[in-house]
Amino acid sequence: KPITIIGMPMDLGQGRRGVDMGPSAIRYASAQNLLRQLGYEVEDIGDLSVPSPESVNIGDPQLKYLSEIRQVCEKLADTVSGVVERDRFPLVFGGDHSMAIGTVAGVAKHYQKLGLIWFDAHADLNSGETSPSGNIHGMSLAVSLGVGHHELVNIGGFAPKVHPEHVVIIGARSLDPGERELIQHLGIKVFTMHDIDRIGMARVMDEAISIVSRETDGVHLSLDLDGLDPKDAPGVGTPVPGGMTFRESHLAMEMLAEAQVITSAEFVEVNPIIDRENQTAKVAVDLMGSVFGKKVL
Ligand code: DIR
Ligand code: MN
Ligand code: MN
Ligand code: MN
Repeated sequence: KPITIIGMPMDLGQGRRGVDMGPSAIRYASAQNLLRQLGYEVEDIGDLSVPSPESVNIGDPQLKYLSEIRQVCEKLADTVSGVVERDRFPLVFGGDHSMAIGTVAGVAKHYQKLGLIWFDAHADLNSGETSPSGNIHGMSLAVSLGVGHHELVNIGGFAPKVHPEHVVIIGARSLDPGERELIQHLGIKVFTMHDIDRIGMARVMDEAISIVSRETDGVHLSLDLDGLDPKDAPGVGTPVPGGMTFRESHLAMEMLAEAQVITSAEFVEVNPIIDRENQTAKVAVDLMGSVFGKKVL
């Protein structure tokens, strides 16, 4: 399918400035060129407009910037939905992970049985009640599952966006108590770093792909760059040691390409301000290449 790139300069869902420059950093790392070289028709519709945190009120400390995040996620959902309607593949560059509330809402409008791959060091399964930080980027998966503040849960006018049996989390190594409870309660399949160490990425991906493609009509890839080890992806706001290597991440992307299941994707949490010479954006683009079918031979 032809690809439409959307930039989401979202910086309201977490505490460290600079992640709003993620879309520029990813473009600077030649995303569009790479995709064209792979034979895709690519259009870039530019960035959506997101207010800077300095220009608005933080609001409820347990749900920071709730009303602004709701507004821009509504807009992102409409934009993503429009791209799917035009029979194109939505590829969103972020931006902090709260934006996934909008991306997932936009695709879920068209895929009633959406599969979801959440590639992340974290589970993003908090709510205003359980969050240790009040940062909405730690709540976006919960919201997509219908858990959390009603203004977020009902973005796009329907809820939930995905069902727990169609969701997999890959790379988890930092979970809060409330998140563990929700994982148990909903029965979400989590492949932790322990699992990846133990059975290897190849088996993890075989199982993950079979879960997200069982009885689903589309699969969204939400890739938080902090899922990778900080040695490979240092430009993220909440680095956690002991993550997936560059090679393991590539294998995961290559297996997704082989399985031909992904129908939309987003690459999030790239923060060039705390990066080293744009390394994290380059890794994001490299992984994108693999998802879109780049092979050595
Ligand atoms: C933590 C950190 N669980 C929170 N979450 C992050 O604030 O909810 N998600 N960094 O990507
Ligand atoms: Mn995340
Ligand atoms: Mn994360
Ligand atoms: Mn179902």
